[in-house]
Amino acid sequence: MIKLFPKLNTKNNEVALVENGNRTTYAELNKKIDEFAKGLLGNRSDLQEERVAFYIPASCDYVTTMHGIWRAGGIAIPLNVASAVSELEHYLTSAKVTKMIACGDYKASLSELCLTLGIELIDVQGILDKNEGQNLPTIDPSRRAMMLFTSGTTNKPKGVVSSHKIINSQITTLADAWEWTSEDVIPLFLPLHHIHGIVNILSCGLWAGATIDLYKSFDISKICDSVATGRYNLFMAVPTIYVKLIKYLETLPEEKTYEICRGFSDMRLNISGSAACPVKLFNQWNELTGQVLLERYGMTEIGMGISNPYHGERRAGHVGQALPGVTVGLFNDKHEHITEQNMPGEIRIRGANVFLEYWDNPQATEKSFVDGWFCTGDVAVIDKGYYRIMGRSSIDIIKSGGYKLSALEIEGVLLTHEKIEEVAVIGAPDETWGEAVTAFVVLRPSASLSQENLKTWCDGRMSAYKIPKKLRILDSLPRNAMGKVTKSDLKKLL
Ligand code: MCA
Ligand code: AMP
Repeated sequence: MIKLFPKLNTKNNEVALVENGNRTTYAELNKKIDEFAKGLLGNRSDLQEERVAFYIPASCDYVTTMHGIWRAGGIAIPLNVASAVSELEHYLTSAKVTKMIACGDYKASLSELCLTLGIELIDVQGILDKNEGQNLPTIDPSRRAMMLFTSGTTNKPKGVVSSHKIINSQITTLADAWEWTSEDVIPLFLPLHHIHGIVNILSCGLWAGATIDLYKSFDISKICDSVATGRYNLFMAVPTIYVKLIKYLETLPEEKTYEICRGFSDMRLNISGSAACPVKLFNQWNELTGQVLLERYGMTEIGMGISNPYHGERRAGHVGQALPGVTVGLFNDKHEHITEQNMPGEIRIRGANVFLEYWDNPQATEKSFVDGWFCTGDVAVIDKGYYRIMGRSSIDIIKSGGYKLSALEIEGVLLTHEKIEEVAVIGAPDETWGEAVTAFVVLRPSASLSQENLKTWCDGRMSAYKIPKKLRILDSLPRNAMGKVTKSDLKKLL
């Protein structure tokens, strides 16, 4: 794997990571990763794709762990540090995780679960201390490297498995398309259990030899203060973050707003993705900062597939064209390739960027490919040479603040509420979140339920961002002749 990240070497004294003002050079990071990998191996020569999960926020420890697992031959499973314990149990058992790495309070919060599941719970320092100085294995690039959990149209999230080669392809495509260099400095505040944070920012940055400022969460004032100093030349975020930035800037004194806007305006590139960027937002950002947002389209299973150009026209409301090395096609219900302009079809993808498999789920893997094309479930048209996303083919997938959520998974949890007889969850259009999780509920006889009670009940049972933001109580749910709930009718009630 070292060869796949050429800038991670013992002679590179440029700064790779900055965490709370502490700088780590590429050489220091490289050494730490080697030590970690050796400690993780213990007396073994290769982890042989053992699944090693980690529950660590953005930090030097996170990067050491991810790369250390790769160098030791394991499959890295970064977990969402905002997950509810019940959600973690599904990830750990379905991936058959053997080791969990966490630090501090995060470690303490996992001890009971790991004990119950028979998973060894270790912290980063504990592994570094074990370094016995043996050789690291040579890893064939076709071996499995990473598993990310993603929601789909089934109740429980599935593990998306990518090899070293696939990740390498996802990185190099973007490093070239967006012209990453070792001069780049970027803030990273997105969660590190998704492609956007892991590949587009962290891995591309490390690949290019850039400097990455790590934030444990989206700390808007801290990030904006740094932007105002002119420190960053690149910025990547989901549309919700641009909405939040605009709202935040409105609260500041004029001079401060000016400094921050100038910081953005001086950057070489601002990117939006993970959810649709409304034209209004695109224009607002342009008016405020002079930046023409580059919108791109991706998915856990494919990395990035379609992008507006770095040089050339970046068109509002459009995601651009296929990235080099990625083949994109639109298909109708009969699996026929659509080539006409403005004819909607499902986006299907081929290329070295496409994932290997859903972990331990050959049926789901097989179902998601047709004739070698990965079927994304997203519908688009080609409009004057650029792809424009029309929406998703499934109403059961919700995109909130860049997170992909399964309505069925949320319904499954809500149905365990003693007062709820029936429930249907959909995404309601929302200016900040893109879509806001909305629950339509039929209560048991003489029961009552408020939004606030429901939120309290959901705490700890699901990640906070999945908790319904809106609750509507109905006497009955609309159904079709077959008795199936018609969610399209619920949309009309919004
Ligand atoms: C936080 N909350 C949310 C969300 N995030 N509710 C709905 N949707 C969300 N995404 C809730 C909190 O639970 C809290 O509720 C309230 O909103 C405020 O939380 P706070 O922590 O202040 O919010 P924040 O820190 O400003 O977080 C918003 C965020 C975050 C920064 C936009 O959601 C985020 O980092 N999203 C990005 C996700 C991402 O990276 N997606 C990429 C995956 P309460 O007040 O009630 O407690 S997609 C991908 O990787 C593909 C490949 C791609 O194309 O990129
Ligand atoms: P995830 O599974 O979390 O990787 O989310 C991938 C999904 O995010 C895609 O299938 C799309 O539905 C959505 N998505 C990503 N980028 C965009 C975009 N620029 N516009 C609209 N939807 C997007």
